[in-house]
Amino acid sequence: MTELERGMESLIKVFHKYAEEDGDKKFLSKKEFKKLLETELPSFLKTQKDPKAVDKIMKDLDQNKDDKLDFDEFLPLVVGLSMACEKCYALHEQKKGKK
Ligand SMILES: [Ca+2]
Ligand SMILES: [Ca+2]
Repeated sequence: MTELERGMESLIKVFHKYAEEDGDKKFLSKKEFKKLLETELPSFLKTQKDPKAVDKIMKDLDQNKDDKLDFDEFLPLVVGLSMACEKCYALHEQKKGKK
């Protein structure tokens, strides 16, 4: 497998690992989503000062308003964070280059 394929695979695996906790593995409930963020994205969660941040993020992602996230709804979070990370990474590389 290529690096990118492995990346996609682990994304899918992470989603299902947390989604299957209540037996309904196609969807992340709010509780499951919170646990995923706390465990897999602790540094992102730390940047969110608002204690209601998880609720807000979930609301933003939940396109059909059923209070659960399927993989399609979950993906924009990862894409958005990846884009933010890439910008930080590029900035970091730039700074390094100037030295
Ligand atoms: Ca579930
Ligand atoms: Ca939904």
